[in-house]
Amino acid sequence: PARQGFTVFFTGLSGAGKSTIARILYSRFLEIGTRPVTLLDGDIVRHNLSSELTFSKEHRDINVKRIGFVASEITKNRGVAICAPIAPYAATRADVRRVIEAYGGFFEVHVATPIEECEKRDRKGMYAKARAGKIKGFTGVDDPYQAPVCPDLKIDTTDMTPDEAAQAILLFLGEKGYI
Ligand code: GGZ
Repeated sequence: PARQGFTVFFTGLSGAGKSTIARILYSRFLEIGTRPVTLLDGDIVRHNLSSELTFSKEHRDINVKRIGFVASEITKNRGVAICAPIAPYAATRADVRRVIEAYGGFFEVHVATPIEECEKRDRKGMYAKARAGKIKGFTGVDDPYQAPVCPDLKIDTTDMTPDEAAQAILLFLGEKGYI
């Protein structure tokens, strides 16, 4: 594994902490400097690669598979891909895992911050809008989130800082021989 590429695939609700942890992890990998590292954040991918897509099940699946494809190419070329979409559907995440595991490591990290906590923080005011019916089909409010049954790692940010979460992931990858 020391020479293989790999993907860290975050999944979790809006506001769970995926992007923040992903960005910290990204800068840690830059410091480590052994492999090229690419961050595929949900928001950034939506803007640049999936701007025509909605949040229907079909379009979320297309979005997540695009992210998976890019991550598989990075993994194939011995890089590190960090993905941070909501990725609410288990079958789609399993597809992505299958594609990427053909080329290197795949680690699913469930950022399992409970919806009560995400909603309490509501950094972008999206939950308030979803509750008020101004956004329809919002994950966790009136759209499904299928929590992973056996993720490689599960992180709840309720009592953990993003730095501690990133550290836990690095420790895990070290134990697996990837760092
Ligand atoms: C969920 C939505 C929705 C709906 C807009 N449901 O916290 P954010 O705001 O900045 O990140 C969320 C982002 C989710 O996009 P993803 O590409 O990660 O989703 S998926 O994997 O399901 O394709 C949220 C915002 O987009 N957003 N409308 N209806 N999140």
